[in-house]
Order: sequence, then C-alpha cells, then structure tokens
Amino acid sequence: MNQMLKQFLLAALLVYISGCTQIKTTETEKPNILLIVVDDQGYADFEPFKNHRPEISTPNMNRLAETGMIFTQAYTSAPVCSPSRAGLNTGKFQFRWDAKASWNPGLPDETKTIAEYLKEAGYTTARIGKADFGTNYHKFDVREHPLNHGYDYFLGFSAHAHDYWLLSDEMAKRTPDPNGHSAHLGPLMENKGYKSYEDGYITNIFTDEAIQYLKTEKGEPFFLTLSYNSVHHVIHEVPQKYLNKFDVAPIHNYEPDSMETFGNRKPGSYSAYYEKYTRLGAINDEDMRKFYLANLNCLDDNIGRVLDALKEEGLNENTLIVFVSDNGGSPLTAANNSPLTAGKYSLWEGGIRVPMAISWPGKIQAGTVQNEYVSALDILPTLVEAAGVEISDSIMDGTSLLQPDQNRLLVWRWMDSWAVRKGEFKLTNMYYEHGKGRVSNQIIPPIHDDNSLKLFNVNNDPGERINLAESMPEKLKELQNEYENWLIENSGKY
Ligand SMILES: [Ca+2]
Repeated sequence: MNQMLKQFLLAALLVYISGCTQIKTTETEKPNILLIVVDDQGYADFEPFKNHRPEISTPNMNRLAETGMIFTQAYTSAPVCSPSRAGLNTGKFQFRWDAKASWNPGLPDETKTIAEYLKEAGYTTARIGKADFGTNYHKFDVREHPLNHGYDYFLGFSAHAHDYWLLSDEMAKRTPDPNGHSAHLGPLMENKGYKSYEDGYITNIFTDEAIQYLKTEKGEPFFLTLSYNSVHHVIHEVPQKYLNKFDVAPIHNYEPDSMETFGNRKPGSYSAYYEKYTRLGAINDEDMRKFYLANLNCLDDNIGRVLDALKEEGLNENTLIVFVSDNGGSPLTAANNSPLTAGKYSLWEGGIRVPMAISWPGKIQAGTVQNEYVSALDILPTLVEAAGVEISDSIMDGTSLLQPDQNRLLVWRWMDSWAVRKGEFKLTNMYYEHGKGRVSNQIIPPIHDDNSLKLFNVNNDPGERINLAESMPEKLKELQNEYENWLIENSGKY
C-alpha cells in the first residue's frame, strides 16, 4: 500500500471513530432528561449490582440497568445529603466555596447549575421533591430555592428531610416546631407558595406530580429532577401494604397532643418524634432493616410507575434517564453497603460509592456495566453535552460519564477528614463516622481507628481492609502531594 493511501485510510478511520464516540445532538432530537435522585440507598441494596444482598429486589431500578449502563464505582462528592447535592447540581467540588467542607455549603450565585444550563438550551425545567443545599431552608427569595437556580417549576420541600405522611396545613399549625428542625412537616412548597395535602404518601405524591408534569410537557424537551427523600430516615413511615409484605408492625404516626418528650426535646414537638425514630433504640435493628426494605420497595414501585408513564406517553425512546443515590447507605436506617466499609457520614467507600445508572436508548448500549470510576459531578457535563450546549464555566470538576478518565484525581473534604482517589488507589485520613447514634449491624465497621494516612487499592480491595501505607510509601507520598497541590491550586476558586 502506498503512503498516500495509508494516510487516507487512517484519516477515514479517525473520522469514523470520532463519529462513534461523540454524542451528536441536533436541535430536533434533544432528549428529554429525567434525573432521579434517591436518598441514602445502600450500595448492596441495588439489585443490578451482582453483589447485592440476597433479600434485595428492585425490579424497576433493574429496568434502567437493562436499558442502559450501571456504574459499579460511582462516587458522590460528599457522604451526606446537602454537600453531595451542591456538588451534583454544579459539577464542582462544593468545598471549593465551602472552606469548612461542612454540612451546609449553600449554593453561590456565581456557579451555574444543571437546570440553568438546560434552560439556556431551551428546556422546560422542573424539580419535584427534595431541594437541599444545607442552608436557607423554607425560604423563597434565596439562591437555594429551585426557582432561583434554573427551574421553571418546583414542588417539594426545602429542607434536609420531610415527614412522609404529614403534609397538611392543619398539621403544620398544630405542631410547635414545624420548621425548627432539619426535618420538616406540613404542606409542600409549590413554586413560591404552598400546597397542602390532607392525605397521601410523599413518595406516591412526588410520582403522581412527576407523571402529570411529563404528560403536560411532553411536547417540549423537558428536564425533570425527581428527587425522592426515600430511603432517608424516618424510614419506618411506609404504606401498610409494604409493612405487611415485610412482616413488620406499624409505629403510630406523630401526633402533637400525645407525643411524649424524648431526650431534651419538648413534649408535643415533632423533633422529639423525629429524634426518637431516626435511630436504633425505639426500633430494633432487625425491624429497622424491614422498614428499610419496605420503604425501598415502595420507592422502586414508584420509579416503575414513572417508567411506565414515559412509555405510555411515547417518551421512553427519547428520554435520557440518570439514576443516583446522593450518598451511601446510612448506619441509622439499616441500609447495607457491603462489601464496602461503613456508610453515610464517612469517607470510607460505604459513604461515597453509590448506586448509579444512566439509560438513553439508541445512544448508550443496553445492559452495559461500567467498572471504571466516575463521579456524580460528571452528571452535569453529561447532560449539558446531551442537550447540545457548551460548558461556559471556566472551572468544571466533572467530565463525561461516557468517557471515564482512569487517571483523574478525585478529592474529598469532609470536615476534618479528606480523601483522594487516583487510578486504583485511595488515600485517606478517615477514621470515624460523623453520624450520631448506634450503628446498624448491616454496616461493616472500619478496621482502622486512628487518623493516620491509610492507602488502599480500592479496585482490588473495595472493603478497604488492606492498608498499603507501609508497603507503598512512594504511592502514599504521591497521593498526599496530589491532595496538597490540589488545595493550593483550587481552594476558594469556583
Ligand atoms: Ca442523603
């Protein structure tokens, strides 16, 4: 073959390859986008993962795996709700602006959200469910309110948690502390007002509203964030048919007139009820797991209803769906993260490695398993690219979920703990959980109990059992330098 012919064939091949790997989106074929965020779901409590717990059945989450791609090493940027969601919504490590790497990073004016990008791309946008940046809860005229960061419509709550059953004006009026706590009860926010529900269950309500939304907006490309608070505590609040299925007796709902004191909480207060049933004690570990399974089963059924509605409306072929849990399974709710160590509140893998899936018929091969590591920060760039627009932020920590970089640096800061992941290795000073209360037996405890630097090959040893700090001092030093350099070059820049 002569040289010119060789060059021509090579060039033709390159054009072909680039055509295959890039997502090409024209104006007419912009996909609808559904971002399903669930709360505190355990790594082993997601049936598409082959090492899931045997008692787990999530047939509707499985549908996303069957039509799309699952990620066995998907990380969130924090081990608790608010900072994780700040990262997810912006594609940036939230501790760039939150110097304390705290529970409550908030959302700065200067950094753009997924919803703002997609609105610019011509999407109609809605958030149904939990809105949580850890600060400015229950307020309308703040950046953290969804209508002030790119959403056209909001129905849900602006708080860390919400009671699953108590959604009425009447209950809010009778309760001495409806807002005086991280959990909320009473009517949901609808845009800049409230919507009261005399009865109904929050997971079902969010689904009903989401189905109504996609039926109404199906003529437009839409971006719907469906952000369930299931399976966050208070985990025992589940419809009776699921409690029957898992053979666990119901606990009487909060009632201001008969609620006794709990800890230092006042009699009659919602916080007394919330504190009492959030943790093991009033509920034993075995029953807590049953409540968790019942709650998860109800969530899975509701996700099935949304998927059915997409199909009925003829939207399933042109809807990109991302599914993600905001952090690992909680030690308080009897979630299970095995084989990972620990859970929510910690930078052990159990706190930050989560169930995640993406489905996009015709664009992503059905039934794919991605074992390379990715981040929930990658959701923003992936969706923005799918919508056919460019990232305009000069700083972006996320990258495409469809092209994982196996040499990228991921950084975590969480109060006085930190971790980095690069290649197969993870370095961390993590040694304790920041959560309160007794830890469920479902959780695998850490075997390292001091804040020395610990090095793990988390590809081969996802349970972080074998500390390589002494046997691989050069690797330890390399990752430590990566962390320190990242801080010098990036802290405060967003
Ligand atoms: Ca959470």
